[in-house]
Amino acid sequence: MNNPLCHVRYLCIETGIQLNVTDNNTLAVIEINSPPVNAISQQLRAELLILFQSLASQDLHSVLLTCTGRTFVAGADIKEMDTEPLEPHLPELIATIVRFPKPVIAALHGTVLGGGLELALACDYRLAVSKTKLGLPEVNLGIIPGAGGTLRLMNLIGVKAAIEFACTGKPQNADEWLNTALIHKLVHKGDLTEQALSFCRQLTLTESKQNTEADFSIQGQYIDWDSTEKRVKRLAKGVEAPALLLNEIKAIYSLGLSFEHALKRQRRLFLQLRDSDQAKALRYAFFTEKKNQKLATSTSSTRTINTVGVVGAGNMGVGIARCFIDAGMDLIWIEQTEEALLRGMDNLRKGYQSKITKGHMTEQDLDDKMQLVKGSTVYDRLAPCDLVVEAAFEDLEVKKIIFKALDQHCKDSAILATNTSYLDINSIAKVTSRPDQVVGLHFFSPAHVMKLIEIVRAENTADDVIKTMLALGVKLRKYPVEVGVCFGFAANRMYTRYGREIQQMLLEGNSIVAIDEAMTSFGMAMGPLTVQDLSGIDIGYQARAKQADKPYDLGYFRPSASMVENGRLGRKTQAGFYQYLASGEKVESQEAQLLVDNEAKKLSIIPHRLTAEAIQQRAMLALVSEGLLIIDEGIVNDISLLDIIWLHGYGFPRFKGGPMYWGAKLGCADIDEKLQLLRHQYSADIWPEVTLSNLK
Ligand code: T1G
Repeated sequence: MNNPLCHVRYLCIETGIQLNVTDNNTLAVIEINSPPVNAISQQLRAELLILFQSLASQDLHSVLLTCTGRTFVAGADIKEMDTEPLEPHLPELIATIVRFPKPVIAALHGTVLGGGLELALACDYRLAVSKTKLGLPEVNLGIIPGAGGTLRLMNLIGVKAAIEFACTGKPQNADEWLNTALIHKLVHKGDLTEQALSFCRQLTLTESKQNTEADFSIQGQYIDWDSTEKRVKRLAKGVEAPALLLNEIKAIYSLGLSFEHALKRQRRLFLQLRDSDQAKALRYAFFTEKKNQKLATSTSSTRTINTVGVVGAGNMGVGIARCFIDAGMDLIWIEQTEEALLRGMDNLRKGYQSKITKGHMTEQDLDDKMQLVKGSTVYDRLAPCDLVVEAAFEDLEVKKIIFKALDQHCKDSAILATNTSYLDINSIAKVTSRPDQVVGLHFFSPAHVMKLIEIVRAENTADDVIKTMLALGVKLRKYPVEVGVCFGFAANRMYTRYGREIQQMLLEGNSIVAIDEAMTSFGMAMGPLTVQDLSGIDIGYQARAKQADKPYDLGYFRPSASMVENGRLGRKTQAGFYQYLASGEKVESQEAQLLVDNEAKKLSIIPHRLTAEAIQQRAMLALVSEGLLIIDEGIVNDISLLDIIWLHGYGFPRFKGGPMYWGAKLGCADIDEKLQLLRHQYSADIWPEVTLSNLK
């Protein structure tokens, strides 16, 4: 604080809490400075509690609560959630603030989340810097607000709005809540603390204290509970907390419970969920993602990428171009013909138009974005590019021709990247005079939506190229994962192994529908056979055909092969593992099932029907086994990256953490026993020996 009238009364070095007093000792300012995000740890709670307790007996006009750094309190300290709850608990601190005899004012900025918002809601008034984000994201961690945040919001802004905050977990802009009981003043410019102090000084003692608990009143609002429940469940993607919280809210509403009673119930549910498997897995996912982002940006030896070239304006090319444009980078877009280029531009524009229609973008934004793009049919135009991404179709010879041209036309310092899912990047690099500048950038389709990007290190790729690409991945708002060269790299290699096990279980007499249902009830976004229909069964079929030296793969993919051989390529032919009606609706197909059964007969496979749980387990064991093999071979150097791959590349249920987390939870001994059994039942080619101790 720079106010000359202030005297520092108290400073705690460990928590960074500082108490200042001003205005002839009548205005106390408590400032929290606990980087990076002022998370409210046990120590912070204890310090704040003591401060409020000791200030209660002083002759004050008001107290201002504020934070330094990038944000107000962004929530409870998530790191503490794997231990027993530590005293003092947040509700105790909050009750002390609510009972505090003089008004308490919160000055908000940054991201006011979870326990941070609960703390702010305990105060009598809230000022916020314009565009401050307010949220109760607890449900994203598989828990619910544990210190009465939902109840206070119900009281302040109504049940409907409180449901939106607490059951969806989506943060909202403080500006939208100005002149409601949630936000009393917005600060558009100038110093927040200074303006908050003036606000405090203007408070008259008669109107100053609020009491949301005694005035707890939530009746009289119409809520369509059925449709609300459907929406909340849909957004929850299998996480249980949002629907459980909605049930609580409904009970409080319909039974007319007191604040005290309702808080007790919510606290009980919070503590129960805090220890649930879902919450543990979601915390693992949170910290694994943070670790990924930190590692990718932790190095300074990266090059500057300002101008990017993209070669190819097909589906993948459009998605990739959009990633760079959205990151505000200049783009030079190359296609073979004007016609193909215009088609690509048109598709790019259409993609943005649909955002405009939904109100997420303006025509001006579109113009600004299109200004970044320069199209051409000549490679010369790539000369200024710091990075060129080739996004032609999956054909090694085509890619080699393009790379020869890139080598000729791009500046020496340019990084040359190929977007490939399977092809050997070493052999692509070799056609250039600079194999150390060649790297793989494996985007997932649709490239502008999917958050995963594999950064493929070829034999000679230079370290600074990899580091630059990892940092670029984060700039593109993705999770970049460094992988080595092998067929399918890490992601598609694991996916192929998963698919192979699914095919084997099909051949063993588990029906198409049973398998898909087992995997969706496990939490996968889509059943594996529905996914194949959607992406085209012929894609994998052709990729496998190029791998004819790996016969173990081919034999087991007979169900998919027979679909392709019978013209059932998936949704695009209205028939695949399912049938598709003119309306687009997916229905079961006896014909497809018959084709699968015939293949099983031809291969004389003994039927082995499994329960849904056993199907899920076999599929997961296949992923764990292949993942461990990838680690053993050094293709990926950190096992948690394999979970990032599945969370962001294949719609793996976040509340299960990822396949390797799933394996670690089951435990090495259990996994070992199960893999040995499978090795014995099938073969060591399919279920090879792996280093189980890497599961952690
Ligand atoms: N606890 C502990 N560490 C946290 C944290 C938290 N709540 N939030 C962030 N971090 C760490 C993060 O791991 C990273 O560490 C660093 O801060 C910077 O984060 C009682 C029970 C706040 C929007 O869910 O959404 O309150 O990698 O890289 O992009 O009812 O972090 O540097 O070592 O993400 O600017 C509710 C979660 C908790 C907020 C900042 N709160 N955090 O984003 O930086 S539950 C949340 C975020 C709760 C109450 C309940 C974001 C952010 P490191 P960052 P950022």
